[in-house]
Amino acid sequence: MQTMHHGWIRKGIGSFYTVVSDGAEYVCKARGRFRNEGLTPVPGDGVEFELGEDGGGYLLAIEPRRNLLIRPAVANLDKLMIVLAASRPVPDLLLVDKLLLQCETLGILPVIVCNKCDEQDALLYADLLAQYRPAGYAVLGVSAKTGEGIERVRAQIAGSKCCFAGQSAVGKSSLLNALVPELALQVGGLSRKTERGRHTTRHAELYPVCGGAVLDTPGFSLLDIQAMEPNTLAGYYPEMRRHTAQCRFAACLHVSEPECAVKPLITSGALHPQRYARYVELLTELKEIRRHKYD
Ligand SMILES: Nc1nc2c(ncn2[C@@H]2O[C@H](COP(=O)(O)OP(=O)(O)O)[C@@H](O)[C@H]2O)c(=O)[nH]1
Ligand SMILES: [Mg+2]
Ligand SMILES: [Zn+2]
Repeated sequence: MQTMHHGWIRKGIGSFYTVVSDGAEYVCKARGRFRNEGLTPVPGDGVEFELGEDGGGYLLAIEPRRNLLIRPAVANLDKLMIVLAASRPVPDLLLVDKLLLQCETLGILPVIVCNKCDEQDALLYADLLAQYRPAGYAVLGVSAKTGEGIERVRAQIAGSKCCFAGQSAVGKSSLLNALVPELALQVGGLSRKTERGRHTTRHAELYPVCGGAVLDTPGFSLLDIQAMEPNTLAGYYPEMRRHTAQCRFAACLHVSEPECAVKPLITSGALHPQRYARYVELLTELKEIRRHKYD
């Protein structure tokens, strides 16, 4: 009778999976029942495995996934570090809101990271605090260049599986290099699309760091938030959803309906006017998509 071990997949190359268990790594081949169910193991998967007499490992089972991201495929992410630059490029807060929506739908905890704080006074950082603290999101001011605030990023990673996301050139690779120097990611590098053209097999890899793990490829494909029903959108804004039950109409979209409990939040400071304006923008987008669908 073999002993079952428990661990998580750090990377998979071909049919070999590197599994971390009790601080050690084991290279395992897939042989469990899950293969008949059409399940492919991906980095981040929790697994049961056994060790053969030859020292080789065999995956026996994959634990149910809490979430699954695509391109690159990674399972069970705990946190998403959404990176912005205090100087350049100019922040795209609509993209931030979309990433936050993604986190809300997948059960991933977002952390907003304002990088390049060495280049600018705290203007953007203060603005981000005003826009995102009412929702309860963590906002960190850091610099990959000087190392300022890097310890706070490290503390966020401890005990969780993380991915970095955000516009090109905000400093995702620089931050990852500051945290895990052996990654040696290219800075000011080409977009992943171009990279994928050069390396035909691009596998995501989770790097163990300070009791957690970070994904080596910054960013992932946005899932289809366009399929969202317009009247469910506000439910993914923590600062709004706490009040939607008090609206006069159950189907309230919080735009022009009478006796809406959400709109007064703007004047009380519990909902930032620009964050609300972007909500209306997204809502309009979702309604447009519906209209075309049923035309
Ligand atoms: N001043 C300053 N520049 C930075 C910082 N982090 C990254 N950069 C620069 O910003 C550019 C883009 O960085 P990179 O890490 O490639 O961004 P990515 O596209 O998000 O991965 C490079 O020229 C970096 O040297 C920082 O904290 N401060
Ligand atoms: Mg990069
Ligand atoms: Zn309302």
